[in-house]
Amino acid sequence: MTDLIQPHGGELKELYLGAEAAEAEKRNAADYPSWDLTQRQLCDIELLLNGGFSPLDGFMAQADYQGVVDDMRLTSGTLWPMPITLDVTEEFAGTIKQGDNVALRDPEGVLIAVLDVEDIYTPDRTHEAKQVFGSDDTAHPGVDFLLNQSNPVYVGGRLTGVTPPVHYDFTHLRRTPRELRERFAKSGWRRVVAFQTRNPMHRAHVELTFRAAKQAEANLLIHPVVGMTKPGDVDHFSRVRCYEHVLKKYPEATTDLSLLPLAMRMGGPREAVWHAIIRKNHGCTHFIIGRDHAGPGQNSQGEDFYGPYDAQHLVEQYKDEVGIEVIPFQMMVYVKERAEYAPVDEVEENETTMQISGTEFRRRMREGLDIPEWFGYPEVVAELRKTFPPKAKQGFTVFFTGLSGSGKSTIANALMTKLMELGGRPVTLLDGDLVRKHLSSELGFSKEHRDLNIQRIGYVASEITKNGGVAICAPIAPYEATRATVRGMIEEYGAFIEVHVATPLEECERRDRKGLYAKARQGIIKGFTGIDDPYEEPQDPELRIDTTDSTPDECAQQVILKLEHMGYISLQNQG
Ligand code: PPS
Repeated sequence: MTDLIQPHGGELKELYLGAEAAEAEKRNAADYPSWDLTQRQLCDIELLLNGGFSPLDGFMAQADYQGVVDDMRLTSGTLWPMPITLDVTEEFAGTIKQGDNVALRDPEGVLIAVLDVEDIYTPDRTHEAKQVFGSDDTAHPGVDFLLNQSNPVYVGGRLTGVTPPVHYDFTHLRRTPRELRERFAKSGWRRVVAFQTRNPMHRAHVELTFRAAKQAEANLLIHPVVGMTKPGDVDHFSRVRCYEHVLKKYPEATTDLSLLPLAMRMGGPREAVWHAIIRKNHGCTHFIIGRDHAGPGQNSQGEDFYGPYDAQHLVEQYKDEVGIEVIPFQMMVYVKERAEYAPVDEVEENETTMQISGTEFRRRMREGLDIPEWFGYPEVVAELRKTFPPKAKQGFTVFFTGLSGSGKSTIANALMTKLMELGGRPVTLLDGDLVRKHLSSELGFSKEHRDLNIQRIGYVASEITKNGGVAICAPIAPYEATRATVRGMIEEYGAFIEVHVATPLEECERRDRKGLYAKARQGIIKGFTGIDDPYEEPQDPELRIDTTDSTPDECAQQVILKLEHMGYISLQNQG
């Protein structure tokens, strides 16, 4: 373990063992109790081990935790605003005691570090939420994680690092605090401004960072978070491809890009202080803090959790202790008359400002509408269009539900053929009978088995939808709750169009193509849907079709028109 003193960044606490000692520790660890790190813990441990969280040397023991929660200070008196804790289940906590070594492993079982257990304690997580986030409202993603997703017992103690967490993506852009410090020193960068981001960068961001660097007479480090950000954010793969385009917009050799495997908490002011410390550890001398830094959005009453400049004020208050200069920044707006960006407080009264909000940007992407060049670089917009194609190119699932013999399969087949004629997307039919043959051959017709069957269909359909295809499903799917679950799985990636094939039971029974209704009436088949097993009618499907007086072609056409109306297909070029 080394304590590295450098002109930039102060003391760096790296916790890794040398290669030989690490091999020996791997052998010893075979006998230690083992904990599989969660995604959040993997992010935290990476920055604990590489010095990104200096001066911490492990997960917080109770005294440090309490000091941080209540006063933003470690027991040593050092400023630290965010609890960094190892949360475990009660079952696991029951298997370990103070003084034990615990092997901390990644999901593949690779030994990342060994924890020397100092104490095991049950925190008051509601108190933690109120102190750290100023609220126990679970509309706050940090609070939600703490109260609904973290484990109830914390284990504190020093860490000994064995293997850095493995990454297979963008390895050329992942730099540790030591690597960045060395890079800055080698390039003669004595003053470095860090820019934190969890969003794609557009012209306004480039203008802002450019001005900040100029103002501080410093070089620039674009330091985006690629660990965990706010749920619903653009995935980091797409963002990093965008940052690589943006990097080319800065004058050569002035700006660097490095990825930070941080798990954000969206903790506003406290998070901003934490971010500043982390950037100091990465060798930066200045840190940009804009409006609503690490903001979690609004609470369940529709009010902002934090004031727009709370974060700037708190970091400013502690800047000497952190050892980094804050560069506060107002929101940048495009000034039409000047054809350039300016901070909002520098705009004259007679000037026209232009802006596109995040919500409006997403709407335009979804609808395939134009994004003006004053707002975004065409390369960045093109990159984002690949990730967020317009509706006409997104995947979707058409989910037919209805009684046996209602006509689901027939319409589904007709629809498949029509969509294949239109072209543009691969189409997969997950018909009830086919699924039961290939995916669910061991299942019967109990409620549990039917639910399992539908969930399997939902899973396959969600994968197809995610990859831009069309899934047509045609099971009975008699239970509302299960259909709702499947809808949720699919809507994560694309549209879910529920079509209730509402042919009345009498008509289905009259047709009785497979002779099953007759058998059900005679009691030969038990638990037959509509006869002696329930069918819960969809309350609010996208479409309801009664096949009694319509041909399959007409029914499929109704679905096609619905899809066109919703914007998922275009019939314009059809003859
Ligand atoms: S479910 O409830 O969604 O899992 O049903 P599904 O997978 O669509 O399978 C329905 C087909 O299985 C035949 N079958 C039965 N249906 C309902 N209830 C019972 N007990 C039953 N036993 C066999 C029936 O032929 C269904 O096919 P379709 O195409 O719907 O007529």
